[in-house]
Amino acid sequence: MQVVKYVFQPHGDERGQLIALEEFKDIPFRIKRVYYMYDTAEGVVRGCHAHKNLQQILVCIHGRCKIKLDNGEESEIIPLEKPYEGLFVSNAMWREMFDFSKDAVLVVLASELYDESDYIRDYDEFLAYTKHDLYSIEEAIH
Ligand code: T46
Repeated sequence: MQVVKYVFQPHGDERGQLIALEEFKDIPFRIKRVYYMYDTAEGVVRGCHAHKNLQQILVCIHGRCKIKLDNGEESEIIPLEKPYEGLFVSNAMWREMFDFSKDAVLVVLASELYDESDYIRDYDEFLAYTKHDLYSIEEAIH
């Protein structure tokens, strides 16, 4: 499975580090929403869903956590622990966030506004959705 991680350019000097993220430059989409999670309780698994259209970049700006990505055929666990690294999460990708350190702050840059109808919360439904997606692409080609 191809995992896309962005390494952002820190503007460091003797005062410390600063990272700036601009849409279409550092981030491959228009940023319509930013949200973040912190104070995550021990042992919690968040996410456990996919999106039909939403694209996102996840940055663990403090502490650490792990992200499991699953495209319906393969899955991979990606540790996030560097404030200058962003994990791209495409649409039609099941995601789970877990192993949060007590001090973890996970920031998410999103391509769309919050829309409950974009969520696929059932794993079997997700698998059917990815198969249908593939089928539509093959149909379009032939
Ligand atoms: C995702 C992963 C990485 C809002 O009101 N607005 C928002 O923009 C978001 C993201 C959430 N909410 C509300 C909805 C729920 O009542 O906040 C509550 C917690 O959201 P949720 O249970 O969906 O959080 P996670 O951590 O399971 O998933 C979130 C995003 O929802 C999701 O799109 O990809 O983070």
